[in-house]
Amino acid sequence: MSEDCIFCQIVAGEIPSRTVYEDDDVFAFLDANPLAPGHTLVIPKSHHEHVQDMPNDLASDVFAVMHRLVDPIESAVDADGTTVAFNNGEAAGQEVPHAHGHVVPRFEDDGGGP
Ligand code: DGP
Repeated sequence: MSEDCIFCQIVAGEIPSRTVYEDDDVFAFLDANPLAPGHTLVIPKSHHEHVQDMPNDLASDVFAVMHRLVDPIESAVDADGTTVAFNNGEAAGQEVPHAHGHVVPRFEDDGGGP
């Protein structure tokens, strides 16, 4: 855990969040500033700033959870599609320095991709 990392604090239960999924290594929770209803963040429980800092197995586990959540989240909010993405590094728009994937429900009339 990185003491001043908000996502580490969420994993530790020190900051409340709406849990979507949890296992030993991966945590998924609703985004506090959602781009759409059901916008979910999927993170490794251990602290890694960037995607490439995660061990390969852990990166696979994080993506596997994103993959697994697409159908249930689409069903839950009646979405037409999903953006599955990582903003990796400040230049790519990463604001929280703890690697995280976005699962963002998309709708036919929502104005197009990111
Ligand atoms: P990014 O720009 O890719 O680093 O996305 C960071 C996302 O994290 C952004 O969509 C808002 C979300 N976020 C930031 N702080 C919190 C928080 O304390 N709780 C939750 N649930 N989400 C947060």
